[in-house]
Amino acid sequence: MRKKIVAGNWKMNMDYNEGLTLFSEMIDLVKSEITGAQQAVVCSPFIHLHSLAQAATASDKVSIGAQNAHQAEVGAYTGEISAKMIKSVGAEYVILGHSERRQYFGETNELLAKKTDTVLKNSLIPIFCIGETLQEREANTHFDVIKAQLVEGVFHLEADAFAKLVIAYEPVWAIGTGVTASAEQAQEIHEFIRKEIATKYSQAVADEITILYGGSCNPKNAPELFAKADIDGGLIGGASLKARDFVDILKVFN
Ligand code: 3PY
Repeated sequence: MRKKIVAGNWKMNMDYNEGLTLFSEMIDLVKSEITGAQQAVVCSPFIHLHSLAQAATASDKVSIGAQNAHQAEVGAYTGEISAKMIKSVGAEYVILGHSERRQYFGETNELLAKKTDTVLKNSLIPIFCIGETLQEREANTHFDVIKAQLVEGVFHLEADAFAKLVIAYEPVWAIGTGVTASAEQAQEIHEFIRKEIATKYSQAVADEITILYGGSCNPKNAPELFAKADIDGGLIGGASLKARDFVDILKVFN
């Protein structure tokens, strides 16, 4: 059985106290309402990680993640945060290659391959994001773009390392726009991703890997999306900033 995950991406929202308050509301709701084996992952800004990881010990259903990590292990990189630092405060996951990082910070597949290696080396789980822009979809190149993101970003890994990843499909045109891919559009891409993984590695690896859908996912559309055969949960933007909405999405797997 594949692991079902609902990961919240807080992005650059919530000051320290707001984040702690939100997280404590979430933990309370998770403790009283989540009955299945699903996992919540809260990916906060760096400043919250330590406190959230400590608060998360109250529930084995909640893990903490960062939203980025530097590719180098250590060194003179003013303002950056290493995977080792993230691990040291008790976080377990790191989002890599979110389209906002690709778009605003010039992160390439090549750089993301290095970040993936460093994150795995530090025993953290990458949530590796891939997805096409609207222009790429309209030009009918979306399958090629997604395949290149996989091949250049993560297919250099050996099978046992690759099997530790979580993949997140986030069509760029659905991020922060309120537009969601239809459940059929999302399933089509998830199935394609799983087939590419089976071809590169094996059917067994493909069957075990968790593939999340991201892009304006909310409590209303999550049930239809998560009912699809190859969608194993979500990477949630705006709706992860409201404890009630986030836990309602998580409850789809109860
Ligand atoms: C969104 O849903 O907007 C996201 O970017 C989730 O990562």
